Amino acid sequence: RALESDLREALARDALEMAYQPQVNRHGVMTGVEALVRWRHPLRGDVSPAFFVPIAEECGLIVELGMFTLRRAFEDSRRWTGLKIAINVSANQLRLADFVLRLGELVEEYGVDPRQFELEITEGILLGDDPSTHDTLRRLRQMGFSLALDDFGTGYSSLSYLQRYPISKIKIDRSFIANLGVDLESEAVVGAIVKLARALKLAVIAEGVETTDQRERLAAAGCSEIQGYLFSRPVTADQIEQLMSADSLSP
Ligand code: G
Ligand code: G
Ligand code: MN
Ligand code: NA
Repeated sequence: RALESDLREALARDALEMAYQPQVNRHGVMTGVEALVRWRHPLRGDVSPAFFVPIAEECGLIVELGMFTLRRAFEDSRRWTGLKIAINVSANQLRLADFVLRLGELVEEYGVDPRQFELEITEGILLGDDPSTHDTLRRLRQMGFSLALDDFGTGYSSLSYLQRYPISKIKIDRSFIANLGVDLESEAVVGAIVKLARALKLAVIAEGVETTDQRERLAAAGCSEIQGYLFSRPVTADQIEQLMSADSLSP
């Protein structure tokens, strides 16, 4: 596949980029960022990771891609003290036998504190209740990383996973946020997720927040941490540094 060899070459040349999207609290203060990989293809233009991450998983390039993302995020994090950085980790990346080992090596190499990082995993990883997944997640927690469950509500969500795995945050999937104010069901789902999070002492964040109406409905439901175009699109590391000097971000 042409795209596969292009991706291989881009990784070999370090030719991907990272973008970072602010996460803000109830006061509009940026408390964290999500690291999102970007690939500008010379002919095709921007290719979405939603498209090339699955390709990388299929052909084994996910190892290099995952290392690229971690390296860049670790490197950029050194200029952002106090800011939490969320990094997406795909299922096949987490399942690699030496994932924890390689991650530990990178922590040493970059001299970062794992407590500054949150690894975003998806529900699919928890499916099957695999003992080695349990072990991996426990070791990551022991190293100091925190774990967030991405796209929450869209998967298979056996709720018992939330109790059995060392997850500290859930991210409400943006499909529910998009329908806030449109249908009553989404409002109910969001309300239920927030209550669930609270009962299990988990932090909760809403993603894909685009309007002040959505933000207000979320706040009313008890979710005040948000991420979305309302505050900022994913931007460059330099732009994050500029945003850090602002007291708060405005919609
Ligand atoms: O922001 P965006 O449209 O680029 O992201 C699309 C999808 O790609 C999302 O599901 C996101 O979680 C995933 N993604 C973005 N960056 C990374 C990354 O660095 N690693 C992995 N594994 N997935 C990523
Ligand atoms: O699956 P994950 O949550 O990692 O995906 C993040 C994706 O969501 C990225 O593709 C990012 O560009 C996108 N995104 C971030 N904020 C918004 C938003 O407000 N609206 C929409 N439609 N997408 C968003
Ligand atoms: Mn994510
Ligand atoms: Na998501």
